[in-house]
Amino acid sequence: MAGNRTFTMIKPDAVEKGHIGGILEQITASGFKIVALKMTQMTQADAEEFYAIHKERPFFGELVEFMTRGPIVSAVLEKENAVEDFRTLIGATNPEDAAEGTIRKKYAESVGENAVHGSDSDENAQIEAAFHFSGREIF
Ligand code: FUP
Repeated sequence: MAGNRTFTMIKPDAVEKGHIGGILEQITASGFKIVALKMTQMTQADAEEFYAIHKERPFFGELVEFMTRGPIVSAVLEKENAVEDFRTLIGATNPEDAAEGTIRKKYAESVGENAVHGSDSDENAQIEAAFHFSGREIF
């Protein structure tokens, strides 16, 4: 997976509110091609491993509880400059700071329940995609 792919999750808050279709539509309308897609529910162990970098942060417990409370939709997306362009499309971590028209501005509730994830580097995109998908599930 070179520099033209990123990994995303539509988080439990957005799935609960019925925003899967709206978010995927905005993603594809923005020029991203979906090359892997599925709905799953993370276990506590999954979420603790996925967010291990935040283990010492005060919000870690809440983050794990939130990410495991219902299904997510995970996807691998392809586009030139995918990681950076997708971070622009989703907007700031805190929806209050997110630019108008971004996915988090439109769909996110709070910094904790912020609708979508987007990888922050090519290296993490690769790691995160491999965490959620087998080789046969990425096209
Ligand atoms: P982002 O890369 O924009 O997803 O943000 P971070 O990697 O900094 O944070 C990952 C997740 O931790 C966020 F999506 C939500 C959660 N978080 C909080 O709950 N509180 C915070 O103050 C920061 C992050």
